[in-house]
Amino acid sequence: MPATRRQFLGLGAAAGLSLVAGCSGDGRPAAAPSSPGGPRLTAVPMRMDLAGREIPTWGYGTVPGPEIRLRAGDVLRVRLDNGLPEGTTVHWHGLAPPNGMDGVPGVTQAPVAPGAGFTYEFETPVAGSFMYHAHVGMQLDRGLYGPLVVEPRTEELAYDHEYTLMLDDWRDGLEGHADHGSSPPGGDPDPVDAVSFGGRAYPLLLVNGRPPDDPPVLRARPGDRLRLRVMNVAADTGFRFAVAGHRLTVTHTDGMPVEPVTVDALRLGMGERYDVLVEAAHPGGVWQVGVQAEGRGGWGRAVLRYTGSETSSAPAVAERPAELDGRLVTYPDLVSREPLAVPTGTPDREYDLELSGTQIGGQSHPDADPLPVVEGEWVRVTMRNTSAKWHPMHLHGHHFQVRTPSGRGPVKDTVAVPSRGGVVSFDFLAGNPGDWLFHCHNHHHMEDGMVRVVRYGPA
Ligand SMILES: [Cu+2]
Repeated sequence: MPATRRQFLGLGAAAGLSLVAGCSGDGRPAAAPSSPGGPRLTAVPMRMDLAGREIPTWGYGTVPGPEIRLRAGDVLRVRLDNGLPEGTTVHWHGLAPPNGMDGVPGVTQAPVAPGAGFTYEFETPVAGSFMYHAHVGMQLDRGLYGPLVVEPRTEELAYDHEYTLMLDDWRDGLEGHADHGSSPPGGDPDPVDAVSFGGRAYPLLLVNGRPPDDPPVLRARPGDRLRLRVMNVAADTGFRFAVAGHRLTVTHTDGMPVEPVTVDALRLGMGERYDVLVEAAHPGGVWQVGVQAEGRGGWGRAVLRYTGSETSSAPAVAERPAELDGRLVTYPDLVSREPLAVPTGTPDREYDLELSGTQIGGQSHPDADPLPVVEGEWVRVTMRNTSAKWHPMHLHGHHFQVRTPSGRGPVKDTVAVPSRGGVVSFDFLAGNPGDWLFHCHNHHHMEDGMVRVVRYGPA
């Protein structure tokens, strides 16, 4: 379905996108990096359609915003124009830009004032599936986000189609409404064992800006291989993801390659991404692509429709893939194909940080001390989560290697630390001087101060 039919700019065409509209699979507009001067993002109050209900939000013209697609080694050059009534910035989640392009108010960039603009410009040497989003207050809880794909110079994977799926929890414009996210049967898990990343009320779960009653459609011919780039851009919700009747071969997490491992389901904390290959091995049909909130009610979906099955009806909204309860990928399953050159022995510097309440290591932003490192050091961060919520911890400006029994754990930028005693440890090279946020990607936790700053200058 064309995005233009579903989504309406609030301020007219002049405030919208100056993008060359392409098509990225399910009909979302794509920014053309070859357009003169690069893509533009215009943050505006706008209206969007949620299965027939038009609601106000803030976005970059569409929700998600336009896909930005580059090739490794390209210069990302994106003009941001602020049509909002308050300041805004863009953060490039998962990329490692120079510090001044990281888009964090109070740390690296003053908010771009209403009516003003700013051009982000930096090299993108590393391929992968990334996201861009506003980084001012709770702006990201509205529609101010989009996908950013950096393709490798030589693509090693073979596939017929690719789709990006951005998973979001949604309440903007729906405040005061009852829970509209239909819950599949199964009952509530024991609260002590529940995997919960948050607890706020979000009436809807969206896939690419669309509620379960109006799902995005992935198309495949029998025998096709699909590449899915699955991204969790939610504020408060971890997701379980599966495709009915199909398995998922994980090839990347947070954009970084891993040895392929075939599973039934993914768990994504906020800020995490997985690339998977799906063999469309059935002769036809329409299959549920299920998205379940971890630890609470809430349900979103897309559908996978085979060529030749145009007249088949879609699965019922709440039909739940059994694969959601199948083999779930875990960090120890993931073996990096391009591990960091982590030295053996003792790292140069270690931080052991308890995650408790909204504190990291006993302190809350902005009253927290920086975490000093020195350029060139290998730094080990170990997080011990003694709280009742899982925390997806994100480090800006770096990739880190999660420490797993294989010794070649996945290279990531966001890692979910289990609640009630969960421990996750990672190593990173301090190779990108600046002030870099290290924070929980639950936006509420972040707003409540669950943020530290890793600080270092050039050696
Ligand atoms: Cu958190």
